[in-house]
Amino acid sequence: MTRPSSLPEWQRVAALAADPAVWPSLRALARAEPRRRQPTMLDAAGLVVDVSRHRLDDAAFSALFALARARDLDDAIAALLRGDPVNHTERRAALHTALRCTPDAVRHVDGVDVVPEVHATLARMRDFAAAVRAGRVLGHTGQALTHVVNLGIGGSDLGPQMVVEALRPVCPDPLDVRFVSNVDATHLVQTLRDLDPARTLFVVASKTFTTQETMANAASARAWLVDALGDPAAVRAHFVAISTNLEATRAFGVDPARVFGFRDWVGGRYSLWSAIGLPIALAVGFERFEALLAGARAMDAHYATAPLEHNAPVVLGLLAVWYATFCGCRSHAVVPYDQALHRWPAWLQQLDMESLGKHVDRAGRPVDHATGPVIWGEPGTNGQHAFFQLLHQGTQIVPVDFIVAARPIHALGDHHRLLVANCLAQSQALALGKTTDEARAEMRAAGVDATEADRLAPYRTFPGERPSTTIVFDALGPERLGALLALYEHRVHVQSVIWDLNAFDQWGVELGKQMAGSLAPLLADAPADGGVATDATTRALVARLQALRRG
Ligand code: G6Q
Repeated sequence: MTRPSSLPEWQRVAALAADPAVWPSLRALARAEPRRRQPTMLDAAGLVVDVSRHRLDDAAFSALFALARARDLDDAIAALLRGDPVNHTERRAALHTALRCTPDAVRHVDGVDVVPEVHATLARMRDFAAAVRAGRVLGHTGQALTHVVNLGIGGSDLGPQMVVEALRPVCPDPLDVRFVSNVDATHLVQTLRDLDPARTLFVVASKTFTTQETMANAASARAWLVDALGDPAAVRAHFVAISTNLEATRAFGVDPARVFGFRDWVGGRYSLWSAIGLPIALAVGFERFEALLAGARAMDAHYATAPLEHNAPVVLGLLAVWYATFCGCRSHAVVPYDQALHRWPAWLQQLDMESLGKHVDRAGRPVDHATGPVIWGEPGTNGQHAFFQLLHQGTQIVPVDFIVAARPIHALGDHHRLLVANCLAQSQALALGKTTDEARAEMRAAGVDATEADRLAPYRTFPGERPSTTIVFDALGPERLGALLALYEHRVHVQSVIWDLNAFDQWGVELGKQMAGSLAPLLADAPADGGVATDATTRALVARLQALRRG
């Protein structure tokens, strides 16, 4: 199989990227009208994606699209959406898009149309969420359930939690929905501290129902409940499960009528659209969950049909490849100017880094180019008072994604105008910078004497020419959020196609888990047989930890 890097189209992109001196200047682009033939603003499923602040000219954009065509991106998109087994190491489809299909759609996995089952599960989720939200689902002692605690980790936590945090401010909140993921007991204990067991519903969210952290939290939650209510039979009234492992849910004690399933063609980090989204429906209502699905569906349609040059996930994916592989950028920042999106960077870290943090290609060969960058970020404006110093004046170029809504969730005073102004100002400042002459002239105009202005000018100079994308939309609601999530899911897919990676497996998380399993017995009060610390450092640390624990 041909390596991407041996394609002439790849080499053409590499040649264009090789000399930053000839990249167009963002300062110059900002002045020139018309700037480029390539689109600078894309419309996709209610989102407006500004890509004008990238130092690519028409030749570089054309070369990237030629590379996409040489990598048969169109066919790869069709294969993904059709349900081909694109996750080849696990021999599965990655058909999360089927979870947001309308009931009249048809999607086959192994010759079976999966859409009826998807909608049957959605109907059960709708009924259950409505009943709980209306106070019709009673706990063991006959009281209505008013608090929900989702126990899950990774894909069974980050997606639903991020969406609940994002949408909770826009809707009345009859239920208090919380998330516990960490095996550190502090997470569970602090979360349960002010809860009444008689009114608490636990959702154990685990595709496999074997994940160590989730099973430890579920067992402790069950003990907390049974201890408080004094009856093991209470488990049936206070636990639901979301899993593909029905046998294990039964063994745990969950009523089979309270198990919500999904299939193995739904990857963990792509699963918030499945039954894993139940806490979303519980927190904000099923109608909003449906609207989230509709927003993602609109982005799926855009991804499937928009020409490559106008296709937002494609353009963003190609830009990400340009920076990571051809320009040597090892990180990418995401800064939502929206407090409700405060978990967005955490969600995106998993989506992007678990999908693209790979070092072998689909044929199992080591890749000969850089793959996924480090993804990081914080909401604006907080980030401005922390890491923006490095973005503006550090020695590395970090592409930034800015996200901001035109209308606020809370129309309080001047807050939103200030928020948007900050967002636009930061991308402008990154692009345009400030020359030493400008810095000096500005100080002189402010009355600073010439010597002092000369002394400070180097520190007050901003190199500029730093790239960013800005995504704007009318208001943060379930539909726009669904579109935004799907935009990034598909962006990751585009990168994986260009890089020839499997975006849907995650073997890299296995080794540490395996080792934790073998180390745990050594950390018991009376170290048990079967524990293995294979290296001297770990053995020494275990010994010191045990000594420190004994005090
Ligand atoms: C995501 C990964 C991973 C997974 C968690 C939880 O794509 O597969 O983050 O979601 O390890 O797994 P379970 O849902 O099986 O508990």
